[in-house]
Parts: sequence; structure tokens; C-alpha cells
Amino acid sequence: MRKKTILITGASGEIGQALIKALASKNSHQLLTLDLHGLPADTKPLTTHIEGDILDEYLLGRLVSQYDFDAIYHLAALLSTRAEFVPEAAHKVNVEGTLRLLKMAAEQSQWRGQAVQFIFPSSIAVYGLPDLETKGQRKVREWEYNNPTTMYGCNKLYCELLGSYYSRNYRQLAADKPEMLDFRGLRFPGLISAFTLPTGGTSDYAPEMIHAAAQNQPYHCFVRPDSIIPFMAMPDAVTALLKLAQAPRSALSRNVYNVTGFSLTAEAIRERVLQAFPQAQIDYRTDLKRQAIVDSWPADIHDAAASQDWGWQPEYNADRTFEEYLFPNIRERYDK
Ligand code: AKB
Repeated sequence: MRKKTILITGASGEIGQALIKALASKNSHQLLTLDLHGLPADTKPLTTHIEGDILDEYLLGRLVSQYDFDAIYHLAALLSTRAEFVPEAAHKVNVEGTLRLLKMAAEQSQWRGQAVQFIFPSSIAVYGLPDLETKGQRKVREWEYNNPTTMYGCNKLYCELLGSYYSRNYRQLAADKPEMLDFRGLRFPGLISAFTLPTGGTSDYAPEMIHAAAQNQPYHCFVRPDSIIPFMAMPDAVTALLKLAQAPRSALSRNVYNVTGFSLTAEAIRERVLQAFPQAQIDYRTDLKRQAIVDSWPADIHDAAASQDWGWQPEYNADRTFEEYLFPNIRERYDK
């Protein structure tokens, strides 16, 4: 019999590395991971890893015949800044890649007569606030300001809709009603990890500032001091993914949920970093184009639906994130 498996795409990225460790410690499923790149030494032994492309249909076909997927965490994506340099390539990976996996999961749900869970990290990039005044006014709810300005934001928003389609209306005119996949999405704010650095995102100024200071390297922050968006510590991001996956399907009133940790300006982050690393050299060299993207993202998001439906509550506020999680772990990492 084929062993029950969890598939993680984009596994060597930031969320992937943290998620592999969390899922491996549960030991409930065999883990299969897929990424264009290899895994670092500390996660390699925890999973069967395939270096491959989510756009490779032959590969997906082979995987589906070999493994019985209970859940797919589809993390592979080109982030917002990188996607603006190669928008069509980003569309290919972010949208076509997601579509192929959704189809694979939908078909597998039908064959086995049991829904495959499809967990999809979306982003605050799906929002597009018209101006700073509106941005400053209030926390944004899931259905408000869905007017992204970036290719990445458009891709995420559309893939959320595709996920809803495949989980509710796929082949709706067919004679028999097929078993639908179980799509669940999370809109993450900027994520900050003590152990990895993001590549190609627009919220990257926060983690880059902290990691540069710990390595005694100067950092030029590419947004204005007053720039504000929500952030979350990586352990909370993993908790949110696992909690959403564990929730009974009947408890979910939405396909996609906002989740957040805390909102801070770039200057507030700089001040915290300077307290921990007084020698840090951090100044501002605003990149007007990346600034415009950050300005279009909300200052804060409303995550009450996630709290109500599946008990979401961040465990890391700003103080705990910086003092307990980031600074000690980052210091240890670079002192080594
Ligand atoms: C990015 O900056 O593109 C990501 C995101 C906010 O989704 N970190």
C-alpha cells in the first residue's frame, strides 16, 4: 500500500525549511519535498527530496502514481520584487504551477474518494491601497481593497480564486459530483526568520536589516522610515499553517484567511536593532519603486475570522519576536 504523504513544494525556501522540521517532528506522514534547489544539511534527513520543477508535468504524473497525498503545502513562488523583473516568468511559476498542482490534487481527491488538503500561503500583496491616507485609516478585511499593483499580488489573488473553484465548483456540470479537494489559504504579512533570509521580496528590508546588523555589515534600508506593514515571526507562520490544516472543514467559513503578528514602521525596527546591536550602521536609501509597493500594502490586517473559525492567535508579539526569538538566535548563528 502507498504510504500517506505530505508534499511540500518550494521546500528549500524560508517557510519550507521551517515547515519541514515542524511536520517531521509530528511523524504522522512521510514527507516528500520538491524544489528547484537542494535542501540544507539540517533538513535533508527529514524528507525525501526531489530537485525538480513544479511545471514539469511528467514529474507530477510520476509523483501522483507513486504517492498518496493527504496534503499539499504549495509554497513555491517568485516573490513580489523578483516578479516585477520577470513578470511573465513569475506568472508561469506562480499561476501555471499552482494550476497544475490544483488539478493534480483535484484528480487525486476523485480517485481516492477523499479530499486532498491543499494549503496555500497567500500574502498581503493581494491588497492595493489607493493612498497613504487610506492605508493609515484601519485594519483591512479579507474582501477589501483586493486591487494588487504587483504581478505577485495578482498571481496570489487569482490563485486563491482558483483554489476556491477547485474546492467548490470543479467540473460542476459533470453527471457525477466528484470529491472536491480541500483548499485553505492564508494571507501572510512580511515574515521574519532568525535562521534564513528571504530572496526577492519587498518586505525583505526588515529581515535584511536585522541579519546585516548581527554580521556587522552596513545596511541601506530601501524604504522610508515611516513605512509600515504587518510582520510575523516564522514560528507563528508555521503554527498558522498547521492550525489551519488541523481545523475541521465544517468550521471554516472562508477559503482564505488573514493572519498577522504585529505592525511596525521601518524606523521602529531600526531602533530595536540598534538597541541590540549598538554598532549597527543602518541608513535609508529609498527606492521609490519598491516604496510604492510597500505603500500599497496595508498597515495592518484584520484576522478576526481566523481567530473565530480555527482559534488563530499569534504567540509572538513584537517584543517576544525581537527579544526572545530573533536576537538570541541570530546572535548565536553569526557568532558561530
Ligand atoms: C514579499 O515581500 O513579496 C513577500 C510577501 C509580503 O508576500 N514577503
